[in-house]
Amino acid sequence: MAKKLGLFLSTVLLVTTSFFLGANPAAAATYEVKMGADNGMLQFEPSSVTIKPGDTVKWVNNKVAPHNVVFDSSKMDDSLATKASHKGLFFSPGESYETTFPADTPAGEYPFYCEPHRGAGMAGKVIVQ
Ligand SMILES: [Cu+2]
Repeated sequence: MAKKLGLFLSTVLLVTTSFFLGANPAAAATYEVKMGADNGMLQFEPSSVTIKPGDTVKWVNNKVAPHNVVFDSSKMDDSLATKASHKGLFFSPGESYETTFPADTPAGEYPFYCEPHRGAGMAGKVIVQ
């Protein structure tokens, strides 16, 4: 009985600890990029985000859909480009996805664009410091 209680308590402690670690803002940040500007322009907003390795970028569908996010694999590691891209189109406002740039991501500029609106200049970049 005491053993079971001990197991239960250590499980609670573990869950609580990981919750606080996950919520710690100093550990890693999430940066939001809107797909389609508030004023209806075919742009990412902001079009440039500066992050640190381990941070997350969250793309949120906003206006003038459909949009997607494609990282240029000629300018970065292929597997990172694939992992960070979302080739499927977003149609509804509020749809989102996030990509965490791994802790070993080399510093540099990582350009991305929206396939349907590339010609209109809908592009942006993630700057990893
Ligand atoms: Cu677009």
